[in-house]
Amino acid sequence: MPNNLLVEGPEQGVQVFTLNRPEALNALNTELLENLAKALDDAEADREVGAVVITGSQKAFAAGADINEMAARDLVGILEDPRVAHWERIARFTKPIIAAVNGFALGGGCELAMHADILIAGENARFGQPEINLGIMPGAGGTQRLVRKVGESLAMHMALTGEPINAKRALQAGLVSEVCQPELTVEKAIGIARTIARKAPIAVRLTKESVRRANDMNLAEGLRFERHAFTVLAGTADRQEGLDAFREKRKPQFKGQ
Ligand code: CO8
Repeated sequence: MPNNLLVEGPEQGVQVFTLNRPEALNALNTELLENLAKALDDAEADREVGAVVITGSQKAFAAGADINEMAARDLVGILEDPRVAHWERIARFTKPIIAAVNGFALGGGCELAMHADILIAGENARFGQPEINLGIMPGAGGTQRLVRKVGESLAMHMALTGEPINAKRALQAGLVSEVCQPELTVEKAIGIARTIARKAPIAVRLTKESVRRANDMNLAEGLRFERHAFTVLAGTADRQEGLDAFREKRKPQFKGQ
């Protein structure tokens, strides 16, 4: 794996992916995106991995798609863009993703952060969709996921002015779940990921899917999906183990079965 993506772990059920293109503020070129998508495929198949953390540097989570690479693509190039498939693979990942965001999370960087299930931001984080300043618009979920996360008015403001919001605003808007000192974001994210990795894997997977579906479905359909998922869990050994452990006043030993 080329070192534009550093992979650590799994340790205590958690794998950590660090975007590593410091010379370009972690701009997401095709190679980096492909490496991340492949690494997530591997993490998906690895039963030792219960959750993953994606992070960047103190200065930048990711400053967007790679503008130099994008400038080289014409309409047909964009139409046949291999990055679309990489984004889809990231979106399909079934285990929880925790993003630890410091510094710039702009354009594709903000969109990648929004592929995470839980976002932890450093006080220095800046989230923005500045594509409009380049004469383009968001293309990896920036107009769709952002609306669902922060509401239409703020999403419009960000996407139409290109102005970023700071970590405090992102917390108020519900984009991130916690703000902390920049040095602590990765540690916090790993802590949350470890907590999740100790839970019953099938229950974690179905919980993630069910919460995600709240954005795609109306309430009646969503409740139906939740009910089906809840019923499926009744057939798992881990459910029995969880209930037994509670009644026997001991810690459960989940096996992913
Ligand atoms: N792409 C390529 N290189 C970049 C990028 C980028 N997005 N961002 C920064 N860099 C490079 C700079 O060119 C510079 O390189 P060099 O030293 O060789 O000149 C280096 O990183 C450091 O950057 P700066 O000197 O500009 O650092 P500053 O601290 O002065 O400024 C900023 C930091 C404000 C983040 C500034 O770099 C900036 O505005 N960057 C561009 C942000 C941006 O517009 N992002 C959106 C890109 S478009 C996009 O993401 C669309 C996604 C669509 C996905 C669709 C998939 C199918």
